[in-house]
Amino acid sequence: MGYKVAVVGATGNVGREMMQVLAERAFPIDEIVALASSRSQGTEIEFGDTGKMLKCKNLEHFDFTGWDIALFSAGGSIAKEYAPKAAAAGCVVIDNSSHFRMDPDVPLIVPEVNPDAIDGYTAKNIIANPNCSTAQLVVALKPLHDAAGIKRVVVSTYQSVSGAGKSGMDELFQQSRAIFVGDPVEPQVFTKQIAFNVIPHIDVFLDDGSTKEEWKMVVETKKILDPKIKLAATCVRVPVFVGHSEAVTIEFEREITAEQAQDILREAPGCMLVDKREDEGYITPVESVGDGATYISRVREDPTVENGINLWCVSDNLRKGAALNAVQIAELLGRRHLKKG
Ligand code: A2P
Ligand code: 11C
Repeated sequence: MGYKVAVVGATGNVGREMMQVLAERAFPIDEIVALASSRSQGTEIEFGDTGKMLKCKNLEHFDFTGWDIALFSAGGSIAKEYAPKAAAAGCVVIDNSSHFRMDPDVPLIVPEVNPDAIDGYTAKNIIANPNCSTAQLVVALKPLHDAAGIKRVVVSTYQSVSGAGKSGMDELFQQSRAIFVGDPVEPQVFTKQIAFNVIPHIDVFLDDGSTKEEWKMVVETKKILDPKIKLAATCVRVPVFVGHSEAVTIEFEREITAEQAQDILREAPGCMLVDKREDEGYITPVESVGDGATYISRVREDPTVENGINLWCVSDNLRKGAALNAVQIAELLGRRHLKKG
């Protein structure tokens, strides 16, 4: 016996990946429904590579009564309106938007890091999935924090255009083509030209000069891992289709060598250490695509701070950063609370 699962935003980048991951991991499903806007009503979506075609339904008219789990990835305003309705109908919502993440009554979960926090989901019947750049970071930080206590983190991100949705990927493709054929480039999704460029601006600016993406990394890391950790982030959009990369500097309370950090990360859940200190001995975003791991390379001591380690961290932002983490939360929920069979 399996679950009745709804995927909201099923036509989007993350929604499609959610379908793929549910199918690949053989999540126990009795019935699945693909939901999106009225624009997509009737659009056919394949359930992973199973050959099973689903006709998209309109979220606006959908009744969640009798459905067990809804994976939402349709943005904050859709989550704000529809997640409480689904939750009130008895369906547990796992939401990928930022809308509920900092709500004290909504657990924000990365299963490798804070699985026990899921028990609080009953307050609202909603569980939040973190921002993609936070998810991969905390997977890498958690085992190191357990070993040597993290005091401060400085992270610079190199975020792919798929983080901005399907339209972001289309814009990189169209601008690259336009530049090759000599057509004018007119930014729409991004604030400046993204093809052959980098943009130090993701999400809106805040009063202190940081961006909301940077703020999310700070507050989500504290909520998931440890409120005592100080974190400074600079988030940058780069012309990569899929895969977010991060250059991370970590200051620890206690001494830790690069070799010890490598040994810890080699064994840590969700981490894949690829760190050969030679040509090709590290991972780049294109190699992370379609995979669930948080890849860690370039682990080295930082002689400019006490107990410092620098590393490079790469992950498929649509997988661990979004769809995979959401499905892992659903699996955890099933194991702990919504047992079937
Ligand atoms: P649709 O394709 O019908 O617009 P992405 O993040 O890749 O841009 O995807 C966003 C997802 O959110 C899409 O599946 C999109 O569906 C969905 N979405 C956007 N607006 C709504 C809405 N009003 N109701 C339901 N789903 C929506
Ligand atoms: C990006 N990290 O790369 C963003 C996308 O809060 O869920 C995800 C935004 C969020 O643009």
